[in-house]
Amino acid sequence: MALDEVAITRTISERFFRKFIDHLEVDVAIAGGGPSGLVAGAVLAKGGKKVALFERKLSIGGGMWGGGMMFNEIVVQEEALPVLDEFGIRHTLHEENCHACDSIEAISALIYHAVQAGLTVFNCISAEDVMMRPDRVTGLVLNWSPVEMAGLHVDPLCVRAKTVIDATGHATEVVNVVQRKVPGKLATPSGKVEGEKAMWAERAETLTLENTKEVFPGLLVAGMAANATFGGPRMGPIFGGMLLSGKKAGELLLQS
Ligand code: 48F
Repeated sequence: MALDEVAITRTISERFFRKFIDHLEVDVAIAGGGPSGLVAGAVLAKGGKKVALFERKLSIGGGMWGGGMMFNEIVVQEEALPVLDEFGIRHTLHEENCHACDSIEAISALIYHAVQAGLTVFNCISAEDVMMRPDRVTGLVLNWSPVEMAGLHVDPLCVRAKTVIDATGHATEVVNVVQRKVPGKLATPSGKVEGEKAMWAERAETLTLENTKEVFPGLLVAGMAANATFGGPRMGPIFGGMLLSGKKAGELLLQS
């Protein structure tokens, strides 16, 4: 059977641009492909929403691959075990309330099931700004990550979304852009990003869930970005809060 290099090129190009054009207007656009963004995307896709996730890096998965300090195991507490089971991730009770998973299995299962559920992932794309109208976030402004990394002066393109989720982790990049560039205040006590606090795993895990909510019209925060926005502490390599936060973000949007 003959293989034509140009046919291969045409297949990739046509399929990619069809996918991109098909996602220029979505129900939900998610910035960041860590555990919280992936679970949110999976819940929304399963609920029948059109949802696109944009991840800066080549690989999806954020901070989950490396476990703690590159020891590739993660810990998940009791409350989040149903999420592990939903995604088919195996877990073992190691110490009291410390259920352990192989981080590679965990993140690959999240990615696989989210994409199979209908989440469309675009990697190597960074959210550099938001669209506004003028008191609401109405989409993401995107550019290729290599453009950003090389510091090239190339204008971005845009995707319209009914809601945006900031799941960019510790950096909280979308909320920071909104604080800097969109008129109005965030729904935080100070009206600004409160900033992440130092390590306190138990409190952080509870607060991550509480902090998963709308922070500006049209913009929700999930995962570590929720804690950084509302001033919660960090929690290190325990991931139940990230999984439950993604689930809550997805369910909140399905209800609305
Ligand atoms: O950091 P990350 O895994 O976020 P998360 O879902 O989970 C946090 C945990 O990994 C861990 C923790 C809790 O146990 O403290 O840190 O909250 O994933 C965030 C992803 O967002 C990408 C980034 O490359 C990472 O993969 N990202 C960050 N900024 C942007 C972005 C951006 N502007 N556009 C696109 N992707």
